Amino acid sequence: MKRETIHVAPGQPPSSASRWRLAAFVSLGTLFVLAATITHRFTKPTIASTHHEARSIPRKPTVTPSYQPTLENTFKPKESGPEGMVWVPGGEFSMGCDDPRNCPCGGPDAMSDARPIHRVYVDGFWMDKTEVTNAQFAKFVQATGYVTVAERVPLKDDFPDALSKNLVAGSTVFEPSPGRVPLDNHYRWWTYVPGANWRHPEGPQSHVEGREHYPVVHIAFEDALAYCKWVGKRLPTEAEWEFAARGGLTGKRYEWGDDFRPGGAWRANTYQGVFPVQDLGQDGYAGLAPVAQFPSNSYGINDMAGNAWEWCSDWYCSDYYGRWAEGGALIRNPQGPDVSFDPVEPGIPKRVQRGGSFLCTDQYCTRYMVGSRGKGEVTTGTSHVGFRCAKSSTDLK
Ligand SMILES: [Ca+2]
Ligand SMILES: [Ca+2]
Repeated sequence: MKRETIHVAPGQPPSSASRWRLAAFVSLGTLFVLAATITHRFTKPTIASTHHEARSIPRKPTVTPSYQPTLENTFKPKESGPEGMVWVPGGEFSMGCDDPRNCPCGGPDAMSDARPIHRVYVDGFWMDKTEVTNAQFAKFVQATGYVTVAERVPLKDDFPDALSKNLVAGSTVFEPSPGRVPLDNHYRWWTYVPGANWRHPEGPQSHVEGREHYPVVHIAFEDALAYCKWVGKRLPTEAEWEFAARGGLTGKRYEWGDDFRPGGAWRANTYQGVFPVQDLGQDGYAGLAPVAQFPSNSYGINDMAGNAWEWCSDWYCSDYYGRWAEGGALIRNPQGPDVSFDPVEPGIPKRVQRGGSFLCTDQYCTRYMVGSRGKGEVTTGTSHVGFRCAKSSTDLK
């Protein structure tokens, strides 16, 4: 497995921060970009198949200039759902995000990769109510002995130019800056910390005792896949994730509506205060929160906005929506592109991440917006990247 240094442009989500930030690794970026490209760009994602429901699907032009009503399936499986999961009916919906820059709390990013807004159909499926927790992930590790990417010592073969003393397992941790800083370089607030991993989220001296019900973080894409396989589930596709997050609503800015704080109430764990200097925690939490501390959406799902970023199964491609929309056909159960491409960092293989995190703020990144898109280099889990699982209904087979 090759690891690469990643550079993030202004406005990109900090989830893209690389696992590697050791100064000794300068000059490795280009080398590993090439290697990673060879490894990943021609590999199709492994995604559990989905199944169409017996339902009349409108056959109409699917490129819509604006949001059209969400049409939910009426089918509900006879089977009872797995513990901790809720049924998402699926159906047809308008996927994507308007340019939010002139909206209250809209932030600085045009979200151009989330347009055009287009019609998508997804089958019904089961979705975890919450992000996977430390307690859940600990059961998996106890049962399997699984070692996450962040816990593995980097191999000399993967970093032939690195000094052996610098080949130390670790992960990338958010650290507040001592004062206001320009927001054009995420290395001002992300630091590679040896010994940081899901058991030690802030580094070797930290631990997760008492944080059993917090989202597990420092999860790389393959870590999420391994957990999903063990528990008999899978990652949601990006379309499934957004359908679930919208909760049957049509074209809302947030999973709960268009007002960031309806009635003055906080609806998600995000960041208040000057970023990245001090998280004031006015929403009740400075940093991660235990799961399900805010109201669920209408499907009974929590934290689809904020708290921890969540991996989806799709490769990330910045123009994926545009290429789909050009086809003109209703898009059924999209699985994502065959290859990853991010013009900001060409050649870096990335998967989709959705929902933003406790670090999202309208000063920098507003990807708590339900139609917005995030992305992450596949070997990089940071102190705000986790996941949740989906599962297809056996009644659909
Ligand atoms: Ca918060
Ligand atoms: Ca989340």
